[in-house]
Amino acid sequence: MKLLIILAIILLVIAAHQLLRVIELSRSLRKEVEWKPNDQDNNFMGKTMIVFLVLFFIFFFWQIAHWGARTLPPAASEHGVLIDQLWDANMLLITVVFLVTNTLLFYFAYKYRGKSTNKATYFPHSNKLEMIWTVVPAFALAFIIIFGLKYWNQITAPAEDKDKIVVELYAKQFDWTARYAGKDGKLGETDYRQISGTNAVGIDSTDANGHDDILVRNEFHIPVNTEIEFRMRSRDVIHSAYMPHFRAQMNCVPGMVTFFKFKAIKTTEEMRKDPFVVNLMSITNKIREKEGKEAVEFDYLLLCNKICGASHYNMQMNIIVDTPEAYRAWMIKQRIAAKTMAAK
Ligand SMILES: [Cu+2]
Repeated sequence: MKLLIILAIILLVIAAHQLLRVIELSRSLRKEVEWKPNDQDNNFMGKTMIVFLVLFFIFFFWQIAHWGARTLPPAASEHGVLIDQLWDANMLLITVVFLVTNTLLFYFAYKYRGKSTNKATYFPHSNKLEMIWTVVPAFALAFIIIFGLKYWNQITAPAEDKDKIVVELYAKQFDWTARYAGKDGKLGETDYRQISGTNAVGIDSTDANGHDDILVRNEFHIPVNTEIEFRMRSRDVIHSAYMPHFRAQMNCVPGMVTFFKFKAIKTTEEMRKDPFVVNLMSITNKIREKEGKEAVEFDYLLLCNKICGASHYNMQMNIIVDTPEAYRAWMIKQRIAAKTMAAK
Protein backbone atom coordinates (compact mmCIF):
# COMPACT_ATOMS: atom_id res chain seq x y z
CA MET A 1 0.00 0.00 0.00
CA LYS A 2 2.79 2.37 1.02
CA LEU A 3 4.74 1.43 -2.12
CA LEU A 4 1.69 2.19 -4.27
CA ILE A 5 1.32 5.64 -2.72
CA ILE A 6 5.02 6.40 -3.29
CA LEU A 7 4.72 5.18 -6.91
CA ALA A 8 1.63 7.36 -7.43
CA ILE A 9 3.49 10.42 -6.09
CA ILE A 10 6.51 9.76 -8.35
CA LEU A 11 4.20 9.36 -11.38
CA LEU A 12 2.40 12.61 -10.50
CA VAL A 13 5.72 14.49 -10.33
CA ILE A 14 6.75 13.06 -13.71
CA ALA A 15 3.35 13.97 -15.19
CA ALA A 16 3.62 17.55 -13.88
CA HIS A 17 7.13 17.84 -15.31
CA GLN A 18 5.99 16.60 -18.73
CA LEU A 19 3.04 19.01 -18.70
CA LEU A 20 5.37 21.94 -18.04
CA ARG A 21 7.61 20.78 -20.91
CA VAL A 22 4.60 20.81 -23.27
CA ILE A 23 3.68 24.36 -22.20
CA GLU A 24 7.27 25.52 -22.69
CA LEU A 25 7.47 23.93 -26.14
CA SER A 26 4.14 25.43 -27.23
CA ARG A 27 5.41 28.82 -26.15
CA SER A 28 8.61 28.58 -28.06
CA LEU A 29 6.49 27.65 -31.12
CA ARG A 30 4.45 30.84 -30.58
CA LYS A 31 7.77 32.75 -30.41
CA GLU A 32 7.11 33.94 -26.83
CA VAL A 33 9.96 34.30 -24.37
CA GLU A 34 9.88 31.08 -22.38
CA TRP A 35 10.67 32.44 -18.89
CA LYS A 36 8.54 35.59 -19.09
CA PRO A 37 5.02 35.27 -17.66
CA ASN A 38 2.29 36.75 -19.86
CA ASP A 39 -0.97 38.42 -18.74
CA GLN A 40 -2.78 35.11 -18.73
CA ASP A 41 -0.23 33.65 -16.27
CA ASN A 42 -0.43 36.72 -14.05
CA ASN A 43 -4.25 36.59 -13.98
CA PHE A 44 -4.12 32.95 -13.04
CA MET A 45 -1.57 33.53 -10.26
CA GLY A 46 -3.51 36.56 -8.94
CA LYS A 47 -6.73 34.56 -8.65
CA THR A 48 -4.85 31.64 -7.09
CA MET A 49 -3.71 34.03 -4.35
CA ILE A 50 -7.35 34.77 -3.44
CA VAL A 51 -8.27 31.07 -3.52
CA PHE A 52 -5.30 30.31 -1.26
CA LEU A 53 -6.33 33.10 1.15
CA VAL A 54 -9.85 31.69 1.48
CA LEU A 55 -8.64 28.09 1.98
CA PHE A 56 -5.98 29.27 4.46
CA PHE A 57 -8.58 31.08 6.61
CA ILE A 58 -11.03 28.16 6.42
CA PHE A 59 -8.23 25.87 7.65
CA PHE A 60 -7.38 28.35 10.43
CA PHE A 61 -10.93 28.50 11.79
CA TRP A 62 -11.44 24.77 11.29
CA GLN A 63 -8.44 24.09 13.54
CA ILE A 64 -9.86 26.28 16.31
CA ALA A 65 -13.25 24.55 16.05
CA HIS A 66 -11.74 21.08 15.83
CA TRP A 67 -8.98 21.22 18.46
CA GLY A 68 -10.28 23.99 20.73
CA ALA A 69 -11.94 21.53 23.11
CA ARG A 70 -8.60 19.82 23.78
CA THR A 71 -6.80 22.80 25.27
CA LEU A 72 -6.45 23.41 29.00
CA PRO A 73 -9.67 23.78 31.02
CA PRO A 74 -10.50 27.17 32.58
CA ALA A 75 -7.98 28.21 35.25
CA ALA A 76 -8.50 26.63 38.68
CA SER A 77 -6.53 29.21 40.65
CA GLU A 78 -7.14 32.82 41.57
CA HIS A 79 -4.17 34.24 39.65
CA GLY A 80 -4.76 31.75 36.81
CA VAL A 81 -7.85 33.75 35.86
CA LEU A 82 -5.58 36.80 35.35
CA ILE A 83 -3.15 34.77 33.24
CA ASP A 84 -6.04 33.54 31.10
CA GLN A 85 -7.24 37.12 30.61
CA LEU A 86 -3.76 38.10 29.49
CA TRP A 87 -3.61 35.09 27.19
CA ASP A 88 -7.03 35.83 25.67
CA ALA A 89 -6.15 39.51 25.13
CA ASN A 90 -2.89 38.49 23.41
CA MET A 91 -4.56 35.87 21.24
CA LEU A 92 -7.32 38.30 20.24
CA LEU A 93 -4.73 40.90 19.21
CA ILE A 94 -2.63 38.34 17.34
CA THR A 95 -5.66 36.89 15.54
CA VAL A 96 -6.91 40.30 14.41
CA VAL A 97 -3.44 41.29 13.16
CA PHE A 98 -3.04 37.91 11.47
CA LEU A 99 -6.39 38.18 9.66
CA VAL A 100 -5.88 41.81 8.57
CA THR A 101 -2.26 41.48 7.40
CA ASN A 102 -2.85 38.23 5.50
CA THR A 103 -6.01 39.58 3.86
CA LEU A 104 -4.05 42.62 2.68
CA LEU A 105 -1.04 40.54 1.61
CA PHE A 106 -2.99 38.19 -0.64
CA TYR A 107 -5.51 40.80 -1.81
CA PHE A 108 -2.69 43.15 -2.92
CA ALA A 109 -0.92 40.25 -4.64
CA TYR A 110 -4.16 39.84 -6.61
CA LYS A 111 -4.96 43.52 -7.13
CA TYR A 112 -1.49 44.49 -8.33
CA ARG A 113 -0.85 41.37 -10.38
CA GLY A 114 1.31 41.96 -13.44
CA LYS A 115 -0.11 43.48 -16.62
CA SER A 116 1.98 44.06 -19.73
CA THR A 117 0.69 47.68 -19.85
CA ASN A 118 1.66 48.40 -16.21
CA LYS A 119 4.42 50.81 -15.34
CA ALA A 120 6.15 50.63 -11.94
CA THR A 121 5.65 53.60 -9.61
CA TYR A 122 8.78 55.18 -8.18
CA PHE A 123 8.21 55.23 -4.40
CA PRO A 124 11.45 55.48 -2.43
CA HIS A 125 10.40 56.59 1.05
CA SER A 126 7.55 57.84 3.25
CA ASN A 127 8.08 59.25 6.72
CA LYS A 128 4.40 58.91 7.49
CA LEU A 129 4.38 55.20 6.72
CA GLU A 130 7.59 54.60 8.70
CA MET A 131 6.01 56.41 11.64
CA ILE A 132 2.83 54.33 11.53
CA TRP A 133 4.52 50.93 11.41
CA THR A 134 6.91 51.89 14.19
CA VAL A 135 4.51 53.57 16.60
CA VAL A 136 1.56 51.17 16.33
CA PRO A 137 3.54 47.99 17.16
CA ALA A 138 5.46 49.89 19.86
CA PHE A 139 2.18 50.78 21.61
CA ALA A 140 0.80 47.27 21.17
CA LEU A 141 3.97 45.71 22.66
CA ALA A 142 4.10 48.22 25.50
CA PHE A 143 0.46 47.41 26.32
CA ILE A 144 1.21 43.67 26.42
CA ILE A 145 4.38 44.07 28.49
CA ILE A 146 2.87 46.50 31.03
CA PHE A 147 -0.11 44.21 31.68
CA GLY A 148 2.15 41.16 31.81
CA LEU A 149 4.51 42.79 34.31
CA LYS A 150 1.65 43.99 36.48
CA TYR A 151 0.20 40.48 36.72
CA TRP A 152 3.63 38.87 37.11
CA ASN A 153 4.41 41.07 40.11
CA GLN A 154 1.09 40.14 41.72
CA ILE A 155 1.62 36.45 41.09
CA THR A 156 5.19 36.22 42.33
CA ALA A 157 4.74 38.39 45.44
CA PRO A 158 5.31 36.49 48.71
CA ALA A 159 2.34 34.69 50.27
CA GLU A 160 0.73 36.93 52.89
CA ASP A 161 -2.27 35.06 54.27
CA LYS A 162 -1.93 34.19 57.96
CA ASP A 163 -3.52 30.77 57.46
CA LYS A 164 -1.40 29.95 54.42
CA ILE A 165 -0.15 26.40 54.05
CA VAL A 166 3.48 25.74 53.16
CA VAL A 167 4.17 22.73 50.97
CA GLU A 168 7.62 21.75 49.86
CA LEU A 169 7.92 20.03 46.49
CA TYR A 170 11.10 18.01 46.34
CA ALA A 171 12.21 16.85 42.90
CA LYS A 172 14.67 14.14 42.05
CA GLN A 173 15.20 11.83 39.10
CA PHE A 174 12.43 10.67 38.68
CA ASP A 175 9.73 11.47 41.19
CA TRP A 176 8.24 14.11 43.48
CA THR A 177 7.88 14.21 47.23
CA ALA A 178 5.64 16.75 48.95
CA ARG A 179 6.54 17.79 52.49
CA TYR A 180 4.12 19.37 54.95
CA ALA A 181 4.93 20.91 58.30
CA GLY A 182 3.72 18.90 61.28
CA LYS A 183 1.72 20.27 64.22
CA ASP A 184 4.28 23.02 64.87
CA GLY A 185 3.46 24.52 61.45
CA LYS A 186 7.15 24.82 60.59
CA LEU A 187 9.13 22.92 57.97
CA GLY A 188 12.42 21.62 59.34
CA GLU A 189 15.73 22.78 57.90
CA THR A 190 17.37 20.51 55.36
CA ASP A 191 20.92 19.36 54.73
CA TYR A 192 21.88 17.48 51.59
CA ARG A 193 24.57 15.54 53.50
CA GLN A 194 21.84 13.84 55.52
CA ILE A 195 20.05 12.38 52.49
CA SER A 196 19.81 8.62 52.93
CA GLY A 197 17.53 5.67 52.26
CA THR A 198 15.39 6.62 55.25
CA ASN A 199 15.72 10.40 54.86
CA ALA A 200 14.88 10.91 51.18
CA VAL A 201 14.62 14.71 51.22
CA GLY A 202 17.49 15.33 53.64
CA ILE A 203 15.63 16.71 56.70
CA ASP A 204 18.21 18.03 59.15
CA SER A 205 17.98 15.78 62.23
CA THR A 206 19.40 18.52 64.47
CA ASP A 207 16.39 20.79 63.78
CA ALA A 208 13.44 19.85 65.99
CA ASN A 209 10.99 21.56 63.60
CA GLY A 210 11.59 18.78 61.10
CA HIS A 211 10.85 15.87 63.45
CA ASP A 212 7.12 15.94 62.77
CA ASP A 213 7.28 16.86 59.06
CA ILE A 214 5.05 14.76 56.85
CA LEU A 215 6.20 13.33 53.52
CA VAL A 216 3.70 12.38 50.84
CA ARG A 217 4.21 10.68 47.50
CA ASN A 218 2.02 9.80 44.48
CA GLU A 219 -0.60 12.41 45.36
CA PHE A 220 -0.90 15.38 47.65
CA HIS A 221 -3.89 17.33 48.94
CA ILE A 222 -4.48 21.05 49.31
CA PRO A 223 -7.55 22.88 50.59
CA VAL A 224 -9.62 25.11 48.30
CA ASN A 225 -9.62 28.92 48.76
CA THR A 226 -6.47 28.84 50.89
CA GLU A 227 -3.16 30.36 49.95
CA ILE A 228 -0.59 27.62 49.35
CA GLU A 229 3.06 28.60 49.40
CA PHE A 230 5.16 26.12 47.48
CA ARG A 231 8.88 25.82 48.09
CA MET A 232 10.67 23.91 45.40
CA ARG A 233 13.92 22.02 45.79
CA SER A 234 15.82 19.54 43.67
CA ARG A 235 18.32 16.84 44.54
CA ASP A 236 20.13 16.33 41.24
CA VAL A 237 19.36 18.33 38.09
CA ILE A 238 17.01 21.18 37.21
CA HIS A 239 13.39 20.05 37.24
CA SER A 240 10.36 22.24 36.84
CA ALA A 241 7.21 21.99 38.91
CA TYR A 242 4.40 22.52 36.42
CA MET A 243 0.78 22.61 37.55
CA PRO A 244 -0.98 23.52 34.29
CA HIS A 245 -4.55 23.67 35.64
CA PHE A 246 -3.45 26.32 38.14
CA ARG A 247 -1.33 28.12 35.54
CA ALA A 248 1.72 27.65 37.75
CA GLN A 249 5.28 26.71 36.97
CA MET A 250 8.57 27.16 38.79
CA ASN A 251 12.01 25.65 38.25
CA CYS A 252 13.44 23.39 40.94
CA VAL A 253 17.14 24.18 41.07
CA PRO A 254 19.70 22.11 43.00
CA GLY A 255 21.24 24.11 45.85
CA MET A 256 18.46 26.67 46.20
CA VAL A 257 14.84 27.04 47.23
CA THR A 258 12.40 28.60 44.76
CA PHE A 259 8.88 29.80 45.55
CA PHE A 260 5.46 29.94 44.01
CA LYS A 261 2.13 30.61 45.66
CA PHE A 262 -1.44 30.20 44.52
CA LYS A 263 -4.96 29.83 45.77
CA ALA A 264 -7.05 27.03 44.23
CA ILE A 265 -10.63 28.15 43.52
CA LYS A 266 -12.24 24.84 42.53
CA THR A 267 -12.08 21.51 44.32
CA THR A 268 -11.29 18.39 42.31
CA GLU A 269 -14.97 17.37 42.57
CA GLU A 270 -16.17 20.78 41.29
CA MET A 271 -13.68 20.67 38.42
CA ARG A 272 -14.91 17.21 37.39
CA LYS A 273 -18.38 18.73 36.91
CA ASP A 274 -17.15 21.69 34.83
CA PRO A 275 -18.71 21.39 31.32
CA PHE A 276 -15.33 21.94 29.59
CA VAL A 277 -13.71 19.19 31.69
CA VAL A 278 -16.68 16.81 31.16
CA ASN A 279 -16.27 17.23 27.39
CA LEU A 280 -12.47 16.93 27.56
CA MET A 281 -12.68 13.71 29.57
CA SER A 282 -15.23 12.20 27.19
CA ILE A 283 -12.80 12.89 24.28
CA THR A 284 -9.91 11.41 26.32
CA ASN A 285 -11.86 8.33 27.35
CA LYS A 286 -13.05 7.68 23.77
CA ILE A 287 -9.38 7.58 22.71
CA ARG A 288 -8.51 5.36 25.69
CA GLU A 289 -11.37 3.00 24.83
CA LYS A 290 -10.00 2.59 21.29
CA GLU A 291 -6.60 1.75 22.79
CA GLY A 292 -8.21 -0.80 25.11
CA LYS A 293 -7.47 1.25 28.24
CA GLU A 294 -9.90 1.85 31.08
CA ALA A 295 -11.66 5.19 31.50
CA VAL A 296 -10.07 7.80 33.79
CA GLU A 297 -11.42 10.69 35.83
CA PHE A 298 -10.06 14.22 35.75
CA ASP A 299 -7.29 14.99 38.22
CA TYR A 300 -5.14 18.05 38.75
CA LEU A 301 -1.52 17.26 37.98
CA LEU A 302 1.96 18.22 39.04
CA LEU A 303 4.29 17.48 36.14
CA CYS A 304 7.97 17.95 35.52
CA ASN A 305 8.41 20.45 32.69
CA LYS A 306 12.18 20.24 32.19
CA ILE A 307 13.63 17.36 30.20
CA CYS A 308 15.55 15.93 33.13
CA GLY A 309 16.43 12.43 31.97
CA ALA A 310 15.14 9.12 30.63
CA SER A 311 12.01 8.88 32.81
CA HIS A 312 11.17 12.58 32.73
CA TYR A 313 7.82 11.81 31.09
CA ASN A 314 6.79 9.74 34.08
CA MET A 315 7.58 12.36 36.71
CA GLN A 316 4.16 13.36 37.93
CA MET A 317 1.92 13.50 40.96
CA ASN A 318 -1.83 13.94 41.34
CA ILE A 319 -3.03 17.01 43.20
CA ILE A 320 -6.32 16.70 45.07
CA VAL A 321 -8.06 19.97 45.94
CA ASP A 322 -10.33 19.30 48.93
CA THR A 323 -12.88 21.26 50.89
CA PRO A 324 -11.18 22.55 54.08
CA GLU A 325 -12.94 19.83 56.16
CA ALA A 326 -11.85 17.01 53.84
CA TYR A 327 -8.33 18.43 53.83
CA ARG A 328 -8.18 18.45 57.63
CA ALA A 329 -9.40 14.85 57.77
CA TRP A 330 -6.75 13.81 55.22
CA MET A 331 -4.04 15.66 57.14
CA ILE A 332 -4.95 13.91 60.41
CA LYS A 333 -4.66 10.56 58.60
CA GLN A 334 -1.21 11.51 57.28
CA ARG A 335 -0.07 12.53 60.77
CA ILE A 336 -1.22 9.25 62.26
CA ALA A 337 0.51 7.34 59.44
CA ALA A 338 3.73 9.35 59.98
CA LYS A 339 3.62 8.63 63.74
CA THR A 340 3.16 4.88 63.21
CA MET A 341 6.04 4.91 60.73
CA ALA A 342 8.26 6.76 63.21
CA ALA A 343 7.28 4.36 66.03
CA LYS A 344 8.28 1.39 63.87
CU1 LIG B 1 12.22 16.21 36.20
